[in-house]
Amino acid sequence: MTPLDPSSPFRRHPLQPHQLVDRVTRTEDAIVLCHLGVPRMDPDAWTLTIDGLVRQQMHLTLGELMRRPRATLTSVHQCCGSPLEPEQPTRRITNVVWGGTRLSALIADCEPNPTARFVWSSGADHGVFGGVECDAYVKDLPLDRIAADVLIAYEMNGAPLRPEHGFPARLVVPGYYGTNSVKWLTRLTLADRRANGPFTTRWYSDVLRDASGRPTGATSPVWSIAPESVIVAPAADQVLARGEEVEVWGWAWADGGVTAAEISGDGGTSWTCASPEPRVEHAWQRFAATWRPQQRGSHELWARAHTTDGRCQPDTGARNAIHRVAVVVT
Ligand SMILES: Nc1nc2c(c(=O)[nH]1)N[C@H]1C(S)=C(S)[C@@H](COP(=O)(O)O)O[C@H]1N2
Ligand SMILES: [Mo]
Repeated sequence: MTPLDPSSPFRRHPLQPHQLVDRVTRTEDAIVLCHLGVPRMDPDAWTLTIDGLVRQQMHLTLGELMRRPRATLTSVHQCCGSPLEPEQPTRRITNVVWGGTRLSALIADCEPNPTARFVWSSGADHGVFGGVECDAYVKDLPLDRIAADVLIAYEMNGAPLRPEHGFPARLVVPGYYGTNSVKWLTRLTLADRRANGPFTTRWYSDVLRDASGRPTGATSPVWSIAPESVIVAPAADQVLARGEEVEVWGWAWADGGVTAAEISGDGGTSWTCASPEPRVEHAWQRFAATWRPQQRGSHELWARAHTTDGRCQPDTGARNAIHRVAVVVT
């Protein structure tokens, strides 16, 4: 088994919303989430196996992977939060440039069987999470999703992946929560059903609720990123002058992009349009609007993003709940 260092959960705390000033997050500021530890992989011994419902199995060395057609893309990379507290907003968010090769072309070369519907992906990490012994971190995604720019990435922000980000190669599923982008990738298996390990069935499976908040009994995999936004400026507790215009700006994102954003200076009573820029690749989108505070005292700035199909952020109770920033007007 691959040695891990550390061999226990490892993470880097995210930047606070007011620190997300850069369009592309620097690697040293990017989020890091490792459930079981950080495998130390030997790049010369590493191979990627593609098997399951395919006519041609494939075993690639790192050299062979890197000789395949290269693709780069900028993508929002968001942790959905702890699988033990799935409705808690954490705003662990990063926007980075990935370099690698497209999974769709690799899978096409393996000649998938028409019955294949899912791709299972396994990482080399192993250990205990939430009291459960796991011999690998295994996730899955629908096979028809791989056309949407899914990469096997070996670079982040123009440099080889760091050990904690999945060196030597990882999956990147743009538009899906980070948990699906399996690091230290060693195997992809095509299957006609979902994977049944703890990271697909027990955790990362949202409880669906009816309008009154009661569980319906159904669950939904934590795949697609729900619309979300953060206010970068003003920062929390910033002091603003009454009657003076201030730019309220931030980032908005969703699987498929956002089509509208709004800000509120009165805790959600009235909203002002804060048009987001058009989306480039799978990156987050900047939004901005001016706000002129009229009254002295404490105010709460809110922002919310909308998608083309009419979805918006809830006020509370979900990982993508509205971000609020308290400011003081003097
Ligand atoms: N093999 C493996 N892949 C993994 C994880 C992990 O623990 N093991 N963590 C996932 C989670 S929860 C997230 S949010 C992202 C984080 O990627 P990063 O650490 O490169 O930011 O990796 C995902 N891929
Ligand atoms: Mo995560």
